[in-house]
Amino acid sequence: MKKLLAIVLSLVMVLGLFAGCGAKEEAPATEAPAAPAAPAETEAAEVSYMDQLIADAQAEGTLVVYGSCEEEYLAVACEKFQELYGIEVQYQRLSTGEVQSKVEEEAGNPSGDVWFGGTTDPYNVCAAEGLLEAYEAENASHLLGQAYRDADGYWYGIYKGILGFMVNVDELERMGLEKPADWADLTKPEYQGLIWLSNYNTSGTAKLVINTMIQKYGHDEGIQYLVDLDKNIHVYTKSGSGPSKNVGTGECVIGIGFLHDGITQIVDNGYGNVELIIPSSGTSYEIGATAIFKGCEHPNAAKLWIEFALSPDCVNLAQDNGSYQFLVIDNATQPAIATEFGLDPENVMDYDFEDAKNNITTYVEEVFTALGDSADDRFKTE
Ligand code: S7P
Repeated sequence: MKKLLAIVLSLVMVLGLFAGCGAKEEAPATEAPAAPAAPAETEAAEVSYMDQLIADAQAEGTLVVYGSCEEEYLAVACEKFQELYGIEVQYQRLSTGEVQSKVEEEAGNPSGDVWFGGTTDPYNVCAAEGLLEAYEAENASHLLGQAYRDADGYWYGIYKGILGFMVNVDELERMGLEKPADWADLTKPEYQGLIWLSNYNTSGTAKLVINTMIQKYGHDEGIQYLVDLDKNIHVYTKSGSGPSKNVGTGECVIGIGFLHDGITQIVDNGYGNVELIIPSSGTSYEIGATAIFKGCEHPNAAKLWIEFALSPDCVNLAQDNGSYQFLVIDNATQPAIATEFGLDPENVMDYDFEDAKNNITTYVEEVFTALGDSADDRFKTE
């Protein structure tokens, strides 16, 4: 009898254990729907996401950055990332068109992990070609607006730069010439051979000029403007900042490019003879971006780079290293000097990024066709 009782009791216990497991497993279903997380819990979750990302990135050990901003800023940003996370960073400065050609050739097997700096038109072309990796960055919450990111997370904005002219006032005075005040002035015969612009093949800055002229004057008139402008262009440089670097020496008398690059020449390189001109009928602007290459070798280090690039740790390094673009996150320190030089991030035309995104490749081809034979040698790239 005792034996029978013992068997019955053990059966009851075993059944009880199974009943307990079932309740445990089902428990989440019977729990109330998740309430919005309390602030403390949200913070804890964010910390743990970042901690995990840092650990995963550190396990990869290396990051390869292609930078289209100026080399000085690129170098310190890479050094800072290495110092903060103990991840070895290799970097190379390339114009945006060069990065685009490189990743197109590498076709999904990129030699780099991330792209840092440079105008968004080439980023958009690469995104459309499936060469960028989408990432939902936590620090995107600090962006000043949705305009400063790709809607699908293919790139994020890090700065905003204003397009204009930089002139050597000594040279203009010596030649008895007025300063150009607007885009239309640049095609006047008296400026023949005095103007430098960057190359439509290699430079994102030059692509922005094409879009700006088409948006300002209309399609056909915009392309005709660029043909007329070509008659006055002495040199097309590989990089967008090329013209600005030659204005102070007088080699270039009028440079078209980003005005913050002119500030670098005045403030950092001491060229007091350089003056900035904001075109009187209005001008456009760039959003400088950062993105991950699809199929990259170090995907976690790449994501960590995006978080870093959207933080003051990175962008506040710019103005101490000769890069005076306006910054596009709410916790960054804006370069006061850009405002002192009369630049205003809001005083820009309503640039149509969608049109630029959808048509820039065609527009570049159309400009070369319109330029005809003169395009052959002057735009050759190695
Ligand atoms: O860092 C200076 C800067 O003007 O250079 C970039 C520029 O687009 C260089 O790329 P490209 O040679 O392709 O034109 C700008 O993004 C940046 O503001």
